[in-house]
Amino acid sequence: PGQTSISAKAAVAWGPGEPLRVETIDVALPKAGEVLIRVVASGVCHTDAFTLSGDDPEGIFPAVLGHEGGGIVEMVGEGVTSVKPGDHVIPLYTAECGECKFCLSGKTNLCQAVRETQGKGVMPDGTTRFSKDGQPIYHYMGCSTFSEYTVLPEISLARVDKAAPLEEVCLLGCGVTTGMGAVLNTAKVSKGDTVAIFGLGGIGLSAIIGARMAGASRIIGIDINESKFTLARQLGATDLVNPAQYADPIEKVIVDMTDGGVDYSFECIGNVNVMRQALECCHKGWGESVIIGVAGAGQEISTRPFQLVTGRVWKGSAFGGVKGRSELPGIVQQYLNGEFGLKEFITHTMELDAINDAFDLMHKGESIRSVIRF
Ligand code: NAD
Ligand code: AHE
Ligand code: ZN
Ligand code: ZN
Repeated sequence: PGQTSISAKAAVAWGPGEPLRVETIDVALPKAGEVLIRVVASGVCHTDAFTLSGDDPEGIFPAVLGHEGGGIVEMVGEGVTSVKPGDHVIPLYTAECGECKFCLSGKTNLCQAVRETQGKGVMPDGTTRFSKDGQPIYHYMGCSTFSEYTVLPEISLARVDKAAPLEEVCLLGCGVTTGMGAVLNTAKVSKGDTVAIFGLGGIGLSAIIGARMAGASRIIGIDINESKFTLARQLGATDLVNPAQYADPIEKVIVDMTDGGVDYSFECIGNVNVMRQALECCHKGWGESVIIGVAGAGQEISTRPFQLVTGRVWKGSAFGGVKGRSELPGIVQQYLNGEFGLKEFITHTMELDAINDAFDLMHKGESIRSVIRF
């Protein structure tokens, strides 16, 4: 009674380019429409490293990063009805209010109900729930899963089956849903289509899973780190290409391999030069390229407009086009039914204290996903 906050161990990003510092912070109890969750596990996505690097125009410090989590509802604020203490949930960086113009459009998963405040690192009422010795610490992507406890808007939580291990399905909070969804929802790859996937990290490998589910006839995986090829092949890649092994530019290599280009390509790196290559390896007349990778402040894409005039299509995809509250529980069921795997993505697990190792492993190209277990 009278309690207004709880203590939590959290990894704090104090400034761009600095290692995270694990400390005890204060987490304020949830206000109306908000939910306090105990984080059980969190994957580390390249986007966390991107923001920590200082390249993210929306990056704010100090902040608690992390957006690929799984947790258990600890306490709900006034008026919250869709979740209760004990429920298992996956935090959503793309909320689903069901009422905004975007949610009602039937055309996008990009709910905007809390997007503006989320981008400023605060809750919808404009304040933060995190602090240390009275100094505010900001939220990240509306999730902040690198903390034992975090607070989210009710509309930013997908309730999932308790049978699903949170230390595995946390990966559905970003990486695996994003890659699979970009193929199945954004591109809508069909049986027999040819596909090229640039970058075989957590996102690109998940795109391979999506392409296999769609019945793609060829799944060409492209990476400069050949250690990614083993798992890519296991998941269904039919061809694996290291651009460094060819004298020709990679787009020409792919066009030559596929009688004029692929039906669909996916950029899963965040490199604007590769985004162009991914577009230009698509088939004249109909090939579509989907940008998934996130590029830093000030970077821009370019191509000759003729590439589009002659029928190629350039698109982008966020969270795989998935509406989190209504669709993520079904994807968790698909996992429980054995329709795809997650364990093979988890190359490393560690405690929060070792979280900087997860970033080091990612930068060295040695991990697919590190999962922090709380
Ligand atoms: P990752 O670091 O695990 O994987 C990236 C892969 O790209 C690595 O295997 C690396 O070797 C490869 N690569 C790097 N440069 C290359 C090049 N020039 N040619 C070929 N391969 C190259 O990263 P990830 O977690 O899989 O994330 C990939 C990208 O997707 C990041 O930009 C991330 O921010 C973004 N992302 C976007 C969304 C979304 O919703 N749009 C969601 C999650 C992640
Ligand atoms: N803040 C960046 C853009 C970051 C970005 O594109 N985020 C992706 C998700 S990456 C997950 O790993 C996304 O969903 N974007 C849609 C959105 O609403 O943020 C910038 O450039 O300002
Ligand atoms: Zn992510
Ligand atoms: Zn909405």
